[in-house]
Amino acid sequence: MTELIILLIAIPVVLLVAGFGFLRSRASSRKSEVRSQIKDLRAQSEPAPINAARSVEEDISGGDAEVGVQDEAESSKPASFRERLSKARAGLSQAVGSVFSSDISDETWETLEEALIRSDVGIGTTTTMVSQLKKDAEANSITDPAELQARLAELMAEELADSDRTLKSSTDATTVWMFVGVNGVGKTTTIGKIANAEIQQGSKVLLAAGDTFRAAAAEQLGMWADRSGAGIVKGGEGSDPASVVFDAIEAATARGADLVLADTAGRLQNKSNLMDELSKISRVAQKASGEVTEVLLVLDATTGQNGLSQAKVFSEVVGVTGVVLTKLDGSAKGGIVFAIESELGIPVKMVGLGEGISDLVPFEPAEFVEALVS
Ligand SMILES: Nc1nc2c(ncn2[C@@H]2O[C@H](COP(=O)(O)OP(=O)(O)O)[C@@H](O)[C@H]2O)c(=O)[nH]1
Ligand SMILES: [Mg+2]
Repeated sequence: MTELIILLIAIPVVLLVAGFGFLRSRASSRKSEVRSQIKDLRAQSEPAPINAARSVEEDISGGDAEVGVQDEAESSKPASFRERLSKARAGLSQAVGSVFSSDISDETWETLEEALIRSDVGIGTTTTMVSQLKKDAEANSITDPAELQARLAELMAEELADSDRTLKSSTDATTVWMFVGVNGVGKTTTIGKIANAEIQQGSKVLLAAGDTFRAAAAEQLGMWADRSGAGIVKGGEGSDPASVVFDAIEAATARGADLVLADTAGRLQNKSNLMDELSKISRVAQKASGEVTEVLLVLDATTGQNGLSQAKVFSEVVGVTGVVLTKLDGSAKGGIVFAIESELGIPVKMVGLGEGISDLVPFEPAEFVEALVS
């Protein structure tokens, strides 16, 4: 008798769980595709064992405050939007959750607009998205908070859907990716992370120490070269950055390397100097046996709107092909991604989620938005 009762309860429960599982797996097949791509990248980005456990202070005496690399234990943690966006989530997800938790009124939409603007989404994009959401809600009589939240996430992902985020390579010359941006945003760290990921995928990578302004800059890059297994070409302190990049490209071609990652100094004190220096590097790189296929502007997500004005200056002086948004792990202003794309028309291609060697991931709008608002 008891067995019969247990069986009668167990059968519907099993059927229910199986059915739910099937629905979920269909809905999340796209997501899991993305997750597995990111997981692959993470798996490939395991830090190289050489010197990785040493701190940068050992490598660079009298180290600069902006210089810093975490130890191996920290850096081998996989990065995911969901885990690392706690600050940005705290700003937006909670606000969105509380907006939709009460009855929908005009105030709901205003509060939602405020929350989006506060997280740096930008007024234009915010207004467009919220009025679309309001229209959808009214047309379909949506009052369920979870449904509204999901629809908002969809609208946000759609806003970011059209950009081409692939990093381009040259087909007939040595590929050169240049990294530009003000001091301290994370250029050198990003180069180390990208070198590591590209090497894990089988590329031969050479770093060009084009920040010749401080001796410590080349040493810091040298440490990333050791950790990732990349080669490096340095010049003397104060030497011409363009000639360092030229030498690196020639060396890469001679050694059969696939990719040159060129570091640059980030002095923004004089726009015409910056323009001269960056355009000279780019010109010289084209004259050598290389082709600059990416000029990546590195922006610090914690600087919010300030980062946006930096971005404007750089995109005026050099043809920026993409943004690497760093320190998103420490930023409450995740919405800056929307402002960069809508106001500057530059795609965010990669995102930094920590200081470790594997803490850089391709920017994936759906995954990002899901982590941000749900
Ligand atoms: N939390 C966090 N810190 C980062 C990230 N990227 C870089 N950093 C840190 O930012 C500081 C400056 O980085 P660096 O690469 O020297 O900047 P650069 O002057 O532009 O070359 C260092 O302490 C890095 O560890 C990131 O995505 N998240
Ligand atoms: Mg640097």
